[in-house]
Order: sequence, then C-alpha cells, then structure tokens
Amino acid sequence: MLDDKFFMKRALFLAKKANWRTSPNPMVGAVIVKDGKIISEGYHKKAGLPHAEAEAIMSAKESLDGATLYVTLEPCCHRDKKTPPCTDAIINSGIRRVVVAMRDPNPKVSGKGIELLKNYGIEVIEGVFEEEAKKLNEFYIKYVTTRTPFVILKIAMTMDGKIATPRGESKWITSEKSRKLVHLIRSRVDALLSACGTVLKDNPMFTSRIKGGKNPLRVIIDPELKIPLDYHVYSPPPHTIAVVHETKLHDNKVKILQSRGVEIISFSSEKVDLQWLMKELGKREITSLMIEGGSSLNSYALWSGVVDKLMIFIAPKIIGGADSYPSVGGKIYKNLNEAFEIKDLKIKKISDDILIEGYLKKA
Ligand code: AOF
Ligand code: ZN
Repeated sequence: MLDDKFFMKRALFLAKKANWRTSPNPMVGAVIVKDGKIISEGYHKKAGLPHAEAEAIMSAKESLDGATLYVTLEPCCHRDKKTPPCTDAIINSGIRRVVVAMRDPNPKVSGKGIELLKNYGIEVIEGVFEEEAKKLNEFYIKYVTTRTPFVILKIAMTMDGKIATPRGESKWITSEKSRKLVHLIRSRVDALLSACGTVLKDNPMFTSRIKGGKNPLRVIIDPELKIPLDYHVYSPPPHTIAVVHETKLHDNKVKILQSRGVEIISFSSEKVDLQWLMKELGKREITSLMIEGGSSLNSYALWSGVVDKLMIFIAPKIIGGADSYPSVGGKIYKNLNEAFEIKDLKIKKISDDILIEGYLKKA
C-alpha cells in the first residue's frame, strides 16, 4: 500500500534520529496510525531505554483500538533482557495491524515476535522498505548473528592507488570534506582499529572532531609496545585497547598503560589473529569497527576475511613510483581470477574526491 510506504518512511526517519548511539542495540523507529493519521511516534534512543514501539504506545494520548503500528524492526518477544517484550505491549494496546520493515535477526526473536502477534489475531505485514531498514542496522545485524563487529576498511588513496610516498608522507591525501566524513563515521562506529606502523608515523588522535561527535574506542595493535607513552593513542581521552604480544606482558610499560586506563589484550601466536581479535571485541559489545591503518594492515585485514565493507576515498592526485606505499600491500597477492570481489557498489563525489563504497563478497 502506498500509505504503508509513507508511514514506514517516517518510522525510518525516526529510527535515524538515534544517530548510531544505540549500540549494542539496533536503531528502531515506530509510528502509530489511526484513521489515516499519525497519533503517536517513538524511537529507540539508547540501549536500556524503551524500545521504539513501547515508546510510541506509551506516549499515545488516545485509544489505540484498531490502530496500525509501523515499526522498522520486528517487535521483540523475549524476556531475558533489559526491557519488557514489546509484543506484550502491542497485544494489550488494541493495535490490530502491524507493519514491519524487517525481521529481527536476533536468534532470540527471528520471526517469533511476528508469529506471536499473528496468534493473537493481529495482522502483520512484512518487508516494507526492508532493504533500507537492513542498511540502517548493518552493524547490529552482523553483531547479533555472529557476536563479532561489522568491519569497515577505510582507505584514502591517490588515483594511482597509493596511500603514502616512499618517505611515508601521507597526511591529507584527500580533501577536508572527505576527512569530515571519516570523522562522522568515526562517531558512528564503536571502535577504530589501527596498528603501530601508522601510529608511529602520524601520531594520530583517532577521535571524532566534528560537532557533537562521539569518540570511538581505539584498538591499537602494538605487539612490541613500540608506541611511545606520550603519543595521542595512549593519552586520554578516549578509551584505548592495546593489543600486545604476551612476551611483553611483564614490560613496565604495560603497568603504566594500565594505570592510565588502557586495556591490554595479549596474543601468543606469531602475528595477531584478526578473527580472534574480532571475537574478543565482540565479547566487549563492540558491534562495529573501522580500520584506519596502512598498506600492511589493509592487506592483512582483507586476507584474514574480517572486512565487511570498503570505503575507498580517491583523491585526484598521482604520486607514482614503485616504492610508494600501495593501498593494499603485503607480500601475497591474488591471481586475477581469485581477486577479492566487491559488490553493491555506490559511488559518490565528495568535493574533488570520489568515494567508492562496497561490500566484500564472502566465499
Ligand atoms: C532495541 N530497540 O526499539 C527494539 C529492539 O536489552 P533490551 O531489552 O533493550 O532488548 C534488546 C533487543 O530487543 C534487541 O537485540 C532486539 O532483538 C530487540 N528489539 N531493541 O534496542 C528497539 N525493537
Ligand atoms: Zn522491544
């Protein structure tokens, strides 16, 4: 129905108002409609606070008998959690019709919420703006189904695919507008991952320097603890996790870092296993992560299979030179017929830069 689309669009708009601040929960919007008019609205603002549907039902000022609820995610029906199940509130409210954009991939729900509503004689329509709803909650979908974060690999490179000159000069390849967008993504993801090579070279802060920006947790791979203590990533704020080799655990630097609130995670393999690291971060409710590293980390992340999405900023510049750093380095490469493949491409112009976004095709 045309109206269903109209009201679901509004619910999606409301969901976005949460501005990626609901982690580890999804962003959800809800609209209640009676006689063709919106009589109440709600959205999920933060984990622990009321769900979108609950908020819309609670704030309604008139009877909901015979009303339709539009919600961007299937209502929850499970009980072992912070808030009561929304299906109870819906069933008791008099709402007769529920339109949902997508099923809740949470294994504790996944269709059971819809089933329950139907059992109570409530009409349920599914799939209105499903793709948009899934896109909005891509972090949540990955996390709730795998307990590991959704990983974005960000690369800022020249037209010839370089990220630094042979001397390592790399700051400000892309335009200010592109960098602002990166700061926006930093404020949306739970964590940012980098490694000691990049940190030693640029001493980055890895904060979100936009108005109202939220800083991500910094996760820094520093196996040999080479990063000096006065570097930004080891200074407050925000919170940092240092990933170090276990042979360094007794190093005095570890104690100093810990006293500053830096969390230490250690590994014993020769190189850090990124699949393992993602599981560790998942245990800490990190639902999303952006990688901002150099040639080696970019390559390592792709080869380890942890990358979900690529964001490649291309600046209209050419550095050239066989010794300049390529966007994806490393010693191993793929044969052409086996190359990493990227799907669902989106291309945007940002000032004079081009942003290519896409998703890694997983084998
Ligand atoms: C939300 N907001 O608007 C909806 C959610 O711990 P709780 O009680 O907040 O429950 C979180 C789960 O509830 C979440 O994983 C998802 O399955 C379901 N729906 N969650 O945070 C909402 N509708
Ligand atoms: Zn709920």
